[in-house]
Amino acid sequence: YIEHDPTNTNTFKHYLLHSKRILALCGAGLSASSGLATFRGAGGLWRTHDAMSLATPQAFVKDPSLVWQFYSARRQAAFSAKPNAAHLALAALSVKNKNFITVTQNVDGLSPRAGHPPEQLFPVHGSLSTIKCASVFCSYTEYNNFNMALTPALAPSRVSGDGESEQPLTPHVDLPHCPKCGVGMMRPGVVWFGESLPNDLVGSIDDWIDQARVDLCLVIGTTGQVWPAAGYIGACQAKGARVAVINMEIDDDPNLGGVHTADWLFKGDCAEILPDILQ
Ligand code: BJW
Ligand code: ZN
Repeated sequence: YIEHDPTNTNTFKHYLLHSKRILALCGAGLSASSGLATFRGAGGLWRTHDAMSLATPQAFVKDPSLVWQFYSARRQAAFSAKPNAAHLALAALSVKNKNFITVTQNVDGLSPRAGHPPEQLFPVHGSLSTIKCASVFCSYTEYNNFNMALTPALAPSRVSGDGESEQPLTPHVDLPHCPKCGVGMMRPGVVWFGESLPNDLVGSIDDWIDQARVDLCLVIGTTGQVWPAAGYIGACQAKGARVAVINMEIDDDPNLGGVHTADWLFKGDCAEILPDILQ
């Protein structure tokens, strides 16, 4: 009898080889080596920006100018970034295994740009390239809008992404408005705190998990603190899944979702680890 070593990549690779149904839950750490900021932890966005004054529907009603400046800088950073080796490794596994699905909390669009098959990708927190009318009476939505300057006032030269310098307020008339109803203001097509996740995606993921035994759950670059996304780890375990956590700060973050019950813990940059363990 040899004690199980949670850092052993060989036992993982062996198990992966025999795994059929696999779910990956991804977070901001997946895009960290592409140069995009995470939310919590060192250098995280919520360290310099208050989540509740930016990522809630109430914040948008109260100060759409502040919210649009924040998201314009995020859109510009995301659209200029390149997918990294971790996005590519997940895309490659998806092509190879049609029983593999990726639930991503990321809104940066780097997984689709890495060639991840769309039918195996579930972006549960929306996308920065989606913008939609904020009016409850209107359903106007634009997908794949990669325009870095939605209005002249939100052009890259006018919004800085560092979060340090105070931006002058953008007058509301200079923010993007709905071309359909003419009344509503446009807003980012992302899921804010207190909003529900896209019903169709959540339904498909739940169906996929319920369908049959799940062999493996990969928890990649997420603190696993935001619900309901964090719940997919336990849902997979309830269907028999082993769990592997791939994260930069495994020992430093005792609250990290999944670590206490994980079968494998791989500490480091997922852009280095995933190409090795998923090959
Ligand atoms: C690396 C690395 C490298 C770094 N390699 N690793 C049940 C219990 C408690 C609360 C709730 C609950 N159900 C609902 C709630 C409320 C709320 C919630 O979860 N609150 C918690 C904070 C407690 N949830 C919601 O409101 C959700 N809606 C909902 O549930 O609707 C129904 C409902 C409503 C009201 C009441 C009850 C039910 C919606 C959640 C929406 C989250 N939205 C955001 C913003 C999106 C737009 C934007 O991008 O601005 O989504 S918040 C933010 O957090 C973003 C992320 O997707 C999400 C998750 O963060 P993530 O990805 O884990 O990032 P980090 O920064 O936390 O972690 C990065 C990790 O990577 C770290 O661990 C690093 O170590 C690691 N790392 N570099 C590998 N190179
Ligand atoms: Zn409208």
